[in-house]
Amino acid sequence: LQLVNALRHALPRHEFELHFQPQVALQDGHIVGAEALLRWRHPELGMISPAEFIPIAEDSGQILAIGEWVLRTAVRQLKQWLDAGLRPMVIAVNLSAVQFRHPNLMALVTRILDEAALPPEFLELELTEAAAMDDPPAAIAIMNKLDEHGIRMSIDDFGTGYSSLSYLKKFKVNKLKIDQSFVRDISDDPDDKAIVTAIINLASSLGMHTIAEGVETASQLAFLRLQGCDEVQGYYVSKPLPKDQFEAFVRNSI
Ligand code: G
Ligand code: G
Ligand code: MN
Ligand code: NA
Repeated sequence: LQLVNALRHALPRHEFELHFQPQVALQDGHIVGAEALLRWRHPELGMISPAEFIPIAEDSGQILAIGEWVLRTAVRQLKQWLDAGLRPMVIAVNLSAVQFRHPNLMALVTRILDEAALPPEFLELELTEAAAMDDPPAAIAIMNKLDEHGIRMSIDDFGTGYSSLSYLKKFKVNKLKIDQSFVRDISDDPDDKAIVTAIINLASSLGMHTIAEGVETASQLAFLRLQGCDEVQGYYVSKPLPKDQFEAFVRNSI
């Protein structure tokens, strides 16, 4: 398709940008993190969703260059914000399965952190549950290496990927991101209430934190807080914002 070719020009033509969505601690309402979300502004096609072009970039191998740009841009941006006195927070970056499995991942991540002089504990790499469970022994080995270097990981879209619990407990992971499909009807649907509560308790017993995605209402947030969920992310707090708007949002919040 034409998207593959257009994608080839996207990096050199500076058509990518990152938006940032705040992650809020339920204990005190403070912003404790930002998820970097890739946006592609094509001159003729307009905004193209990563859901559309990431799979194409994975098939064509372009995901490695794009993913490197995302990592470097996100890490540099957080360093700039910290230097400018913005409240300390973690930057969460989505990793494609292709990047995660690439033998150069460790070297790349440490080089990007070194270049920016950002301590590793400020970076969190998000890997989907499906990608992590595709080859659990391989994932465990990679996670162990990242952990040795102090780099944090979270499991994205948790609850959608058929986790093997015996492997999950071996994953060096700080956080489970509860998929937004379970959060959506949490105020009405007893099954979703039960699933979300079970995930929070599972994470807690494995020494992991939880963040709920796609939180859009006060009632969803109240239920999550009651169940002991650690953090929330979603339109109720803010949609993903361009960098200047994100910075202003953080400065204007508590
Ligand atoms: O922000 P939005 O809802 O449009 O994101 C759509 C999907 O694209 C989500 O699944 C999200 O995880 C993924 N995504 C967003 N940014 C990146 C990125 O930088 N790398 C990868 N691999 N996926 C991303
Ligand atoms: O797969 P991942 O969780 O990385 O992607 C998050 C996606 O969800 C992004 O595309 C983001 O724009 C979207 N998103 C973030 N908050 C909300 C929300 O509150 N409601 C909905 N419907 N989508 C959201
Ligand atoms: Mn994510
Ligand atoms: Na997700």
